[in-house]
Amino acid sequence: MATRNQVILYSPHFVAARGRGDRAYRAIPPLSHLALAGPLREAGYDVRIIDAKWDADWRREIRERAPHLVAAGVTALTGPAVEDGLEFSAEVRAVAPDVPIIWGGWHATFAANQAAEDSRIDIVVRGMGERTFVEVLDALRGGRQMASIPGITYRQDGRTVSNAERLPEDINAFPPPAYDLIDPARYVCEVRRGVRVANTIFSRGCPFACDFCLDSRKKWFGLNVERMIADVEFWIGWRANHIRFYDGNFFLGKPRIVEFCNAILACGLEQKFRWMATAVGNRVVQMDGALLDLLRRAGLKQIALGAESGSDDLLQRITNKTTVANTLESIRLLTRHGINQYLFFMVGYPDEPPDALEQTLALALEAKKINPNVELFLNFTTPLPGSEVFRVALERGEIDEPRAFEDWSRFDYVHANLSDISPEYVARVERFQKFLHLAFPEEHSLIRFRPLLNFMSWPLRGLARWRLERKLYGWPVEVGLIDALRTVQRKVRFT
Ligand code: B12
Repeated sequence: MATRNQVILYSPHFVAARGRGDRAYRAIPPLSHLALAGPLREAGYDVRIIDAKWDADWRREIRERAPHLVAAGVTALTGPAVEDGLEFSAEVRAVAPDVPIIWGGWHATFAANQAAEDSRIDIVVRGMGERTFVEVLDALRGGRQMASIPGITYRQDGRTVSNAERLPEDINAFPPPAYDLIDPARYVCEVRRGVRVANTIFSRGCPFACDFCLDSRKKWFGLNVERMIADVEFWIGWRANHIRFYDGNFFLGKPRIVEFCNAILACGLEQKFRWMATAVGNRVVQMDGALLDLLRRAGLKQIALGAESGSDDLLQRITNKTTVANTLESIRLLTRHGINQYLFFMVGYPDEPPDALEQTLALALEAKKINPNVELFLNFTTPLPGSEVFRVALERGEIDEPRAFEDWSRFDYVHANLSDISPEYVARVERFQKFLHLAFPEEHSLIRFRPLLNFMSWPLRGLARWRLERKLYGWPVEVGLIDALRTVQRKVRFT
């Protein structure tokens, strides 16, 4: 009989079919599996990571590996990943019916009971998986009882059993990402000529309390600086010259940040890469000039800030990470120190004060006046399954919760999905954004013109600014004109 010691980990597609060819999408690394593979290997398993974005031939792999498999693992966010992951699970079930199928990740954690009731899933790992996964495999081999493993949900004798929570652990206790199991070149994306971006993450959890986020009110663990530097060097070794740190909140623990910057400078890495990371307004305003200078010298290019809203009333209700004044002060401080920003806003928040939209648009305009290069994103609020705002929206009947696990694949939390957002509200937001982009074209935005066309667009930009000041967004003729100029530009370029 063949010895079984292989674990196959599947990272499903997490966008709809039409978005799957996009190079930037394909460059997102399978971070969850990279984290899980280390502990599994330390426990003696041979691990294969299949990334649906690159490994189209996964059916063949299942057939070939079936006799050696101890288990198959699937990760998933809410949405299309559920369907794709279930397709993989069904195939494993068909080819190797005795191989246990284990799901984990944000969506399975949230919908653990439903997942365990799906015949294509055997065990659900809730929350952090490094230790739990290894313990589950031990139990499957008869080394311990399933009932003794915290953080899992499974079926037993026809009922769903949900063991106690597993407490989050310090990630420094676990091995580094198993990069040797992927082809790193796939995950460095040339977004513009000479700009090669890699993505990584150095922490887990977030202590701030935001009702719209899943990773809220959680104990935070940051990787130590030595490992952060090794990771940066790894991606630079694969020709990345920009690295995006995915951490929900990178700038926690000032001594660690200072140490990280000093290590970058000591190794001369600031010559080799620039970096982007996320912060919260209430912390940025506490950064002194020396720290901001150090960050810039160490290559920090841009900070992403969740500005969320221009309404302090709303902010006070839903988050403790920023206020309007602190968002503005953050923009001023960072701009003064040569660090660009990327601001996220949520519009159409359930039960928002009547003036919230106008206050948000005013804040966005103010941000542009302080720093014309700031990048702004206005998103319609979509309650994320697992968040506080989702729970409330559900209670009030504003959204429907799918009954079966597989139905979550059609759950749209990417587009506006709340019933009380009127078409006029949507149109106002969209027009505002168009005028804003017209009035303040971003460095790399689509609205870039050749000199003559640029000259011609100048009065239109002035008009757009005038409209923004007066909040007059009706009859957007200049937007149409700009679109026409863009078409001309494209034609000129190609003839
Ligand atoms: C990186 C990231 C992204 C990346 C990559 C996403 C991806 N599919 O890989 C990008 C930028 C593309 C992205 C996009 C979005 N994201 Co995102 N993202 C994150 C982020 C910041 C980090 C996730 C991560 O990789 N962590 C590191 C790894 C190691 O941890 P992990 O994934 O949690 O895995 C551990 C456990 O979950 C578990 N585990 C995971 N999988 C498995 C599998 C098995 C078998 C086992 C045993 C265990 C296990 O073990 C792992 C190790 O401990 C999280 C927030 C956070 N702090 O986690 C949000 C988060 C996952 N994103 C979220 C959201 C909402 C989005 C967007 C909708 C944002 C938007 N408005 O566009 C899109 C949706 C994309 C889509 N269509 O599905 C939500 C999740 C919502 C949900 N219900 O699924 C989160 C939680 C943030 C939040 N605000 O609450 N995101």
